[in-house]
Amino acid sequence: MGEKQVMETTEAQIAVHWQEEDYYYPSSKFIGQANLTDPDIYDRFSLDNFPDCFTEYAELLTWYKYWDEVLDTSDAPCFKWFRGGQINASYNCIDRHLKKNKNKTAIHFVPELEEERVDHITYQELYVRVNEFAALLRDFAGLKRGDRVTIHMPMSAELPITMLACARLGVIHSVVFGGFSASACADRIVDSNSRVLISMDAYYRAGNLLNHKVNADEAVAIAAKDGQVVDKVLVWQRYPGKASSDTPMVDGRDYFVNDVVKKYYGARVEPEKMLSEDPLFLMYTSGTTGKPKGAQHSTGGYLAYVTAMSKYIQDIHPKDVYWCMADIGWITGHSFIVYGPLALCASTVIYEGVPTYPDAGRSWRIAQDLDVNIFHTAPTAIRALRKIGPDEPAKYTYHFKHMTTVGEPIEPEVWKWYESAVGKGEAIIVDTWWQTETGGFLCSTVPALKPMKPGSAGPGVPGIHPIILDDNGDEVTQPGIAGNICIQNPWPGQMQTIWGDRQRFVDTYFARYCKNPESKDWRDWPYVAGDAATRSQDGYYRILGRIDDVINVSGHRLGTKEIESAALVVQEVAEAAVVPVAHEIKGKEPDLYIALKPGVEATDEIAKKISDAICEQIGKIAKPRKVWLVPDMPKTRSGKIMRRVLGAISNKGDVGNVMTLANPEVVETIKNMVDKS
Ligand code: 6R9
Repeated sequence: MGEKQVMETTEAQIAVHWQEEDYYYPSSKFIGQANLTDPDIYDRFSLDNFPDCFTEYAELLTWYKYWDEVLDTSDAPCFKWFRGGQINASYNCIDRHLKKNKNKTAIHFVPELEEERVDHITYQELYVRVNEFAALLRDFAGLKRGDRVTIHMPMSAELPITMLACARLGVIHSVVFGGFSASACADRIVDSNSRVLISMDAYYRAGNLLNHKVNADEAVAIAAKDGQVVDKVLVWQRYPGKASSDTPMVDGRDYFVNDVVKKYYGARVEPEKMLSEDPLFLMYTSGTTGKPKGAQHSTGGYLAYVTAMSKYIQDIHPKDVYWCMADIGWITGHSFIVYGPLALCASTVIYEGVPTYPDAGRSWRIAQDLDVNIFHTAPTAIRALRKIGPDEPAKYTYHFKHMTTVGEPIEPEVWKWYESAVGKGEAIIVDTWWQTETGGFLCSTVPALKPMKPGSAGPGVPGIHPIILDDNGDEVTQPGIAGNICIQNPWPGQMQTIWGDRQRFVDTYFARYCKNPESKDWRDWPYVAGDAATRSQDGYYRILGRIDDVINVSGHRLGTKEIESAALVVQEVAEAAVVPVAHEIKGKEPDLYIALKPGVEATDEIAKKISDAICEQIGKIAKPRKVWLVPDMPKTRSGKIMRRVLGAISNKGDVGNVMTLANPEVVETIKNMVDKS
C-alpha cells in the first residue's frame, strides 16, 4: 500500500506526516454474525435517495405516530427530522424490551472498590427505578415537559436512571461532566435556566472518596448571583454517613433522593408522547468564545441516528455485553453508553473510577468478569494503558469481537497495539470521527464491509457525505491535501441549534460556506465541522485536528478562550494565551502564556495561583502543563496575540518569520525561557 501524503499548509497549518498505510480485514467469523453486510447500503443512502433513506434508521424505533414529513427544511439550517412523528426515548430504551427481555441485564455497574458488589440491573428493574424517579421529578420537584434540569453527577447507575426519567417526562436534561467545577456547572445552570439541580453525595476516583455535593452548594450560590435561582437540589446518596455527613443539607432546598423516592415506590408514569423535533437534551461544549454552547439534540432524529450507529457501526446485538469507557457526561456517553445500546436492548457497562487504578489490569479484569465482547474507548486511554501495562491484556481471558476508538486522531502504532494486544488479533476496530454537535458518527468503516486502515477514520458512514473544502469554498479533490472537512447534507443526529442562540449556531457551523443565507434548500447548508482533514484515493478520511481554537485534552474538548478567561480572573494577570502542546498520553495539553500587569513580580507563587484558578473554574483537566510568565505577548501590529508563534515555541518548532510583528524581540526572549527549562 504505502501511499504518500503531501505536506500542505492550509489555514489549519497542520503538517501531515508521511506514513505507511496498511489495510486490515475483518475475519469471516465477524462477518458471519454482523448486523450489516449488505453493500447496497451505500447506494440506498446516496444523495439521490436523500432524505427518505433515513426512514430506514427511524424504523428501528417504536413510534406512537409516524411522521408527516421526513425532513422539514423550512427553518434551515435548523432542520426538523421526522416532523410530526410522536415518540418517547425512555419507552424505546426500556418499556419496549420488557415483553421479551425483562430479566436481561440492562446495566452492569462496576464500583471502584473491588470489595463492593457489582450491580446488575435488569430491564425490569430499570423500568421500576426510572418510573419511581420520574414520579418524584414530576410530583415532588414539579417538573414538566419542556423544563430543563441540570445533572451534575459522577459515573453511577443513577445517572442514566436520572436521564431516562427526564426523557420519560419530556424534561430536557443537561448533564454536566462530574469532573467539572462548581463554576462550570453554574454557567450551565444559568444558560439553561434550570431550577432543579441533580447531584450525588460522593464517588471514588483513583483511591479517594471525593465529596461531590459541595460542588452543588457552590454552583447554586454562583448561579444565584447570575440571576438563576435553583429551588431544589436532589442528592442521590451512595455513601450515606460517609461523605455526605460533612455536607450540610440546606433546609427546604436539598433532599436526599433515597429518602424522598420511598414515597413513590411502585409509581408508574406514562411516557410523554413527544414530538420527534422536541429537544431530548442539551450537551454543552466548548466554543471559540469563552461561553460554552448548549448543543440541542432532538428526540426522534437523535435517537434514530444513535440507534442505527449502535447497530451498524458498533454491531450491537441484544445478546452483547458492551462497554464504552467514556464518561456519560460527554456526548460519547450519552449516545453510546445510554441511548444507543439501551434502545437495542444490549447490556451496557458503567464503571466508577479510572482504568489504571488500582492497577493496569483493571479494565481487562472487568472485561473478563462481565464477558464484555464489544469495547469502546479513546486514544488517550489506550496510550495510558499501553504505557503502564503493555502485556496486561494477555493475562486475562476476555474476548472482544469489536473495538472502537473515538475522540482524537489515533497514531498508527497505538492503533496496532490496540489491535494486537487488547484485541488479541481477534477484534475488528472502528475509528469513529464525530462531535458533540453531530449526535453520532460521521466517518467510520462499516466493520463487515470496509477494511480498517490505522490512522484513518474511514469514509462517511451510510448517509453522510463529507467533502473537503479549501478556504475559498472550492472542493479539494487531490488526495492527501488538507482542507476543512464539511458534510454536504443534514442527517437526523445533527444538533438542532445552540440553546437560545440560533445566530451563533448559524455563524459557527454554516456561515463560512453558505452562499445564500435565505435558502431553504439543504444543499446550500454544508455543515462545517471545524476539523482539518485529508482524503486519500480510497475515499478514506484522515482527521488532523481542530482548525479553530479548541484543544483536545485526553479526548476532552476545552476552548482556549475558556482557559484564558479563567486565567484572567486572577487580578495580577494582564494577558493570557493558550496553545496546545503535544503530549504522549493525553494527545494535547494546554500551555499557558501570561503577561502580568506592570509592577507585578513574576514568581512561582503567582504561576501556581493562576494554575489553581483554572482548575477551580473549569476543572483539573484544564490544568496547564506549564504557566510561562512572559514579559510581553508577541503581537501583530493590530494588537492580536500571535498564538501561532507561541505554539511553535512550546512545541519546539520553527517560529517562522516574525519580523512583521510589533515586538519581534520578545520572541527570542520567550524562546530562550522555554528552551532553557
Ligand atoms: C465524539 C467526540 C469532537 C472533536 C472533533 C475532532 C476530535 C473526535 C475523532 C477525532 C480524530 C477521531 N475527534 N473523534 N479526531 N479521529 N476518531 O469526541 O466529540 O468531544 O465534541 O469532540 O474531537 O477534532 O471535532 P467532542
